[in-house]
Amino acid sequence: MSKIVFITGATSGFGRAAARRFAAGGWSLVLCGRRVERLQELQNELREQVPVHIAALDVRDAAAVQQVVAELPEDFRQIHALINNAGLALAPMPAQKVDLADWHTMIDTNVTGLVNVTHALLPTLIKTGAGASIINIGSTAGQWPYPGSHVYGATKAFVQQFSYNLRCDLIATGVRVTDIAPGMAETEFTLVRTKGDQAASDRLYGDTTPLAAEDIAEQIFYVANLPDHINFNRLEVMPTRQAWSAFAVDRD
Ligand code: NDP
Ligand code: 8X3
Repeated sequence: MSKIVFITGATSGFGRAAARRFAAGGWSLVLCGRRVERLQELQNELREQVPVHIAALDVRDAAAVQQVVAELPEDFRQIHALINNAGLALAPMPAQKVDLADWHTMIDTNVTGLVNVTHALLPTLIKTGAGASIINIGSTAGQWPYPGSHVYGATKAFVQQFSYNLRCDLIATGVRVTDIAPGMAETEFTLVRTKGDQAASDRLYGDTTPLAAEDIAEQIFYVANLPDHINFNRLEVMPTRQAWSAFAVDRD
């Protein structure tokens, strides 16, 4: 029987590219996201290749997460890999100008949502045992500060530390945990972050060579298919044309 991957945020970007990559690799898919039409389109695209189960899900809703997991069809229950990918950034402006609601949305999605899904799937992942994986999508923003990152970067720092801490508790279960931390990648991320400013998104990704969603999907697939005895703790991936910058200094 084929292995099963459970992907949150499969309607766009890394999640959708990962669905396609795992389908090409023969894995069965459980695909979640809020935009049901997109899930249906993806299911129609991939169902000839592999079995695909879709579930409309807002990861912020713990009860809904539990229900989706409880109602998984028999053939989709024994999850081998959880890809905690659903997430977003908002308000790319100084902290002092941000609406509190935007901070809450990022925490609710990137922290609470990720924890909700992890908690609901831990029993089945532990039952799968050796070779099972939790792959959390963190970010370079979780490690490296920059202006306008405020709560977004802090949620991704949580993702990194939660991943490490999970490893400590799961050490004897065979379940691996990895924090994949991408740098700049062209997806709908900046469109969401700017609340629909296509020009801003085009500016950010223009005149350089960002990562593509497929680049990260390839890394996710690679990590999930490592030999059982190997755990990548953290995998930070940047475009070649991106690097760190100098410290900021305020001057008179
Ligand atoms: P996209 O905006 O293209 O995709 C985000 C996905 O998250 C969508 O499928 C969206 O689905 C889903 N999502 C958002 N909120 C929720 C929610 N409340 N419940 C369920 N699903 C949700 O962006 P990316 O593919 O770039 O982002 C994927 C992950 O990668 C995020 O965690 C992001 O922080 C991280 N990341 C992105 C980088 C980049 O430069 N692009 C770099 C580093 C990390 P829907 O709206 O249908 O619910
Ligand atoms: C997304 C990467 O640098 O835009 O997590 O914050 S960055």
